[in-house]
Amino acid sequence: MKNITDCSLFDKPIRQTNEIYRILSVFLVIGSAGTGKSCLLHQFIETKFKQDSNHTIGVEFGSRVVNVGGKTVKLQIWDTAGQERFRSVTRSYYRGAAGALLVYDITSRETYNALTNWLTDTRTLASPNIVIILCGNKKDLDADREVTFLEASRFAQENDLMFLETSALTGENVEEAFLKTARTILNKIESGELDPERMGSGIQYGDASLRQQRQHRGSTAQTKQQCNC
Ligand SMILES: Nc1nc2c(ncn2[C@@H]2O[C@H](COP(=O)(O)OP(=O)(O)OP(=O)(O)O)[C@@H](O)[C@H]2O)c(=O)[nH]1
Ligand SMILES: [Mg+2]
Repeated sequence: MKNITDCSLFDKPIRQTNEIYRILSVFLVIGSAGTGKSCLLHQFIETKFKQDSNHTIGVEFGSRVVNVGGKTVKLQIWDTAGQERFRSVTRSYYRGAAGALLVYDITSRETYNALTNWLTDTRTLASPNIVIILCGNKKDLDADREVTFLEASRFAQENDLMFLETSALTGENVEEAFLKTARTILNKIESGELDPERMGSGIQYGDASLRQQRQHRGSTAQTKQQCNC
């Protein structure tokens, strides 16, 4: 896993076709202890299962550069401890996140029942525009399942969350979970629903190019609105 000083993306522009994209998006991984948050992050970054994963102490950090709809995006991911005793530390990371993976373990009803509390925390502490994906992890342990796909997908729908079942062990849907969240965030920026310039949006542009494009689009839209033709 990379450390916090790894900000090389912002030293050099990344050129794709004729455009430069350097967007940083901050993600959180939250949920009860033992649900597989650290293993999910490890699978996403290293594309392998993390053997002998220990409880996270406080917060750990990882990052990966991905391509989302032709845009190069750096995901800066905070893997938080699920244990109650770290809750005051982890709560300080909610503000300033653009996306969150809310993880439960499909073989543990207790971790599923705790989701309401995790959501209350997130809705209270994070930006109102945070994009949340619910991840039912340990999909590979279907024989020990305590939470059905159907009830979790209903919960997700009722709470306006995206939803996937994942396996940090096999890698199933792990990349999809992160990319789906990143794609939704970028779509919200494009549609104007999410303002990256707003404090605590969890988005940063590495250079001015995208900001200028957005401002230009914004003023074009304004001009159109003022025009009665
Ligand atoms: N079978 C299976 N086991 C998993 C999976 N993901 C994680 N585990 C196991 O679940 C246990 C907990 O995984 P962690 O990733 O450390 O859990 P965590 O959510 O980070 O826990 P905290 O850091 O305490 O909050 C470990 O024994 C992992 O090997 C999975 O997808 N399938
Ligand atoms: Mg952990």
